[in-house]
Amino acid sequence: MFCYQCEQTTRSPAGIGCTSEPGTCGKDEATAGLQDILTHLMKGIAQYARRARAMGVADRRTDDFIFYGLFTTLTNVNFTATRFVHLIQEASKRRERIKLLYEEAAREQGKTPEILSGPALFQPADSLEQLLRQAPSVAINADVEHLGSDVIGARALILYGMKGVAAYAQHARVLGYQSDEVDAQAEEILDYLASNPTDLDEMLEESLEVGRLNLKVMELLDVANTDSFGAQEITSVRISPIQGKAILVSGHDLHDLKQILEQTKDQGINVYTHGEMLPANAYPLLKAYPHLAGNLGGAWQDQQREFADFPGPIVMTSNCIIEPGRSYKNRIFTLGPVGWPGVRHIDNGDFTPVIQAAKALPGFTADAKEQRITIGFGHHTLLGVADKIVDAVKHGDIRHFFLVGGCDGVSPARNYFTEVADNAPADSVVMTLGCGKYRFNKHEFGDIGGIPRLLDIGQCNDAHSAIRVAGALAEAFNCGVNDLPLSIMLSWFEQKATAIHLSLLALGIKGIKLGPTLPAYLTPTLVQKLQSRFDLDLDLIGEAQADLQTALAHT
Ligand code: FSO
Ligand code: SF4
Repeated sequence: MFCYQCEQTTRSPAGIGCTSEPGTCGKDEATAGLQDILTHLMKGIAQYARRARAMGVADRRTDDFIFYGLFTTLTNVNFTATRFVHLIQEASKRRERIKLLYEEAAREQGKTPEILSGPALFQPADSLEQLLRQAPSVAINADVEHLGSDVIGARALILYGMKGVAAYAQHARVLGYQSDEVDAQAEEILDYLASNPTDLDEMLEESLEVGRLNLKVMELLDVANTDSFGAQEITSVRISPIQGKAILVSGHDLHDLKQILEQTKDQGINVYTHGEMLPANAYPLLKAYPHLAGNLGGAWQDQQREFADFPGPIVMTSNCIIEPGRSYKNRIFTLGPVGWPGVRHIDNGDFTPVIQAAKALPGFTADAKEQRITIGFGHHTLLGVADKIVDAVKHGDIRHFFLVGGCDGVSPARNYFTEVADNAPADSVVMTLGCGKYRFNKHEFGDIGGIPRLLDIGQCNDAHSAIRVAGALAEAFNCGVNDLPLSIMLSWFEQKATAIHLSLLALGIKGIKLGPTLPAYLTPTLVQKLQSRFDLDLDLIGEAQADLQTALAHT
């Protein structure tokens, strides 16, 4: 196996990438290989879908499948090899269907259908054994000896960015939000990858195209969330348990949470959010459920301890799942793209098994001491008080803004982000998003003239909000975003963060500090090219104190 899509990838003097099972995340060789085949088939589907669209045939179910399929291959989403065997079979059928639609449309228009090659023709084997024999030929690094690590790395950057895009697109689609423009562009980019590109400059330009696509998708998801649940509002969320039966819902999918809240109504069960689901507590139509009792626990990497201690069932709606401990394996459930071997999967929207488990388990036997944090600073909230913020900057009360956002993870080097947030001066504001915030979101930050110094913007996809706010501030000060007293420290872990990083780069935002490491697929040549040819900053985090001083020197 070979996988180097996330920050946890093995880096040793002998080379980079998880090359033997299990990968650092727990992925086995079979799952890794099957994910590679599925990803390859998605490119084949896109080859036909793009051409069918050019003939006026846009098939939404095909695009639904592309996004869903790619989402299953993200880091910490699905570890169940058998699910991938089924997905591969389905991908093959869907590719045949869109191929037929394309060929029919071409003939109807008096044109000869193109004979495609590469992923369009790849025939997956029937048995698991044979599939695993095919897998190395479609792995991301299959041609590395021939093409070199720069070409493979540039292809990886595009592909991994697209996986992040797919996850966000899928969250929007389950709420009924889709865009033909997004679907068409996704097909184009995957079709481009299917052509086995080798020109580094062209591929880096295409990776920025992925960033631009991701901006549209994050905006779509923001509209989907806001239309469905109202705009996030400032909310004090309880972060300690109350007595009673309990369900814990983790991941990012607000639609799943809403279904669970609806089905647990009047059942005497409290529903708590976990991890990236925290911002759900700030959406009016979700917090209207009186049994949405708050948020428990922190970021994904702490789940084994937190889930073991939780006295009820746990539901994973998306990443980041890690190997369930024996003490809770029989009371954790997966949904949608998520999977772990031997863990119960709910695919029909009926949460009866979860409710039954909640009733059978003890729940919390007493109220814990009340603890709260304040969240809900999406762009609607922040733009609603933009005048106040602009005045505070003009009067010198706010000297600097720090956006300390992104993912968390196990690496101790991630303490950098805590250090930056904690040591940001009293006349600065820290905006945050993603699960990296759990390292510092219970610390005391105080306020500046009533504006809290720590502003939790939401999930990682709410980077869209941060971009809107930065744009509005730039407008108010009649300058560019790069001229604002704003520093961005971005912690990355998996492919959604890659998509966000590409979005920020595509917007031409300078001075982003990325950490705790640079992605392994970004070779020195690619970094150098992004810096020189595209005039982009690709800076690794340094020492927190030194980076803070440098940032403030530009205030
Ligand atoms: Fe975190 Fe996991 Fe939002 Fe990621 S829970 S790491 S980028 O999936 O999604 O920040
Ligand atoms: Fe390794 Fe990350 Fe791939 Fe898992 S997802 S196998 S940790 S690179």
